[in-house]
Amino acid sequence: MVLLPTLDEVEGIAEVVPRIPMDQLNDLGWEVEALVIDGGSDDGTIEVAASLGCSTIRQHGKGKGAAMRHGFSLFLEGTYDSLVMLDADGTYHPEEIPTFLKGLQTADVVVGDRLKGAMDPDAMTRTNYFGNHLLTWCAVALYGVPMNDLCSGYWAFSRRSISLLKLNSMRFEIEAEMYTACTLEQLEMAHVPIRYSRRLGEAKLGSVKDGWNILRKLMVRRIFRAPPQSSLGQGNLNID
Ligand SMILES: Nc1nc2c(ncn2[C@@H]2O[C@H](COP(=O)(O)OP(=O)(O)OP(=O)(O)O)[C@@H](O)[C@H]2O)c(=O)[nH]1
Ligand SMILES: [Mg+2]
Repeated sequence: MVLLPTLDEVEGIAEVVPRIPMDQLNDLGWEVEALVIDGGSDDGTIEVAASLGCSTIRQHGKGKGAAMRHGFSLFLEGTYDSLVMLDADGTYHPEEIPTFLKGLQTADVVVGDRLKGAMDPDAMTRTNYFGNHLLTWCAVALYGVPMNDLCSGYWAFSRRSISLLKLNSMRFEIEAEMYTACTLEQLEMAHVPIRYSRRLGEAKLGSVKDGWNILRKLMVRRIFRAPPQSSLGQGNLNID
């Protein structure tokens, strides 16, 4: 399953979905469903996604974190073997999905690494570039498990690894919590260099506020290794 979170991403979704290499993936033996998990777009994102053959669903709650957890729980209800997630804003390249799936043959989780990959010169603001390096450094210092690009939005998981992740993030701290949850479960993480391009449409991430939330999540999860057991519903994902 390819999971695409969207919030007013009509331009991005129209660009990204047709570039998912369906034929190549089918030839490799993968049956693929693209699931758009939407946070309440009113710019026609859902209609465009549906017209391009995606399944679409309105997320529970608000924020990218809540959307990903909802998407993960829907994945666990189904029967697909693997999940690939990527932002729907045109920054990540769906043509690279086969590389992620290949990585899953030897690892539980594959993380796309923009910092070692080919980043277009105008793709990331200086603040985000610096912030991401700093947060990645903090993550490795706190958890001791290699990570190159903590805030990457391009990941692949085996079914088993998704079923083990204990998550409760609401917003853009979700990727940091995915990392901490992988370290807790001692999942094997592989890193693949990826391309990163300038986004289409408007950014939803506020660098400073969200950067702080990410740092706070890293510190909280260092002390409380998982969200409270009582709040973890089906699939450990805090979904009703
Ligand atoms: N379902 C859902 N998706 C969201 C929400 N907020 C953001 N997204 C999507 O999550 C992805 C990442 O959001 P962005 O705004 O691109 O954040 P970012 O990639 O961290 O930041 P930029 O580098 O500025 O693009 C995009 O595909 C958004 O449309 C939300 O509340 N709900
Ligand atoms: Mg983005």
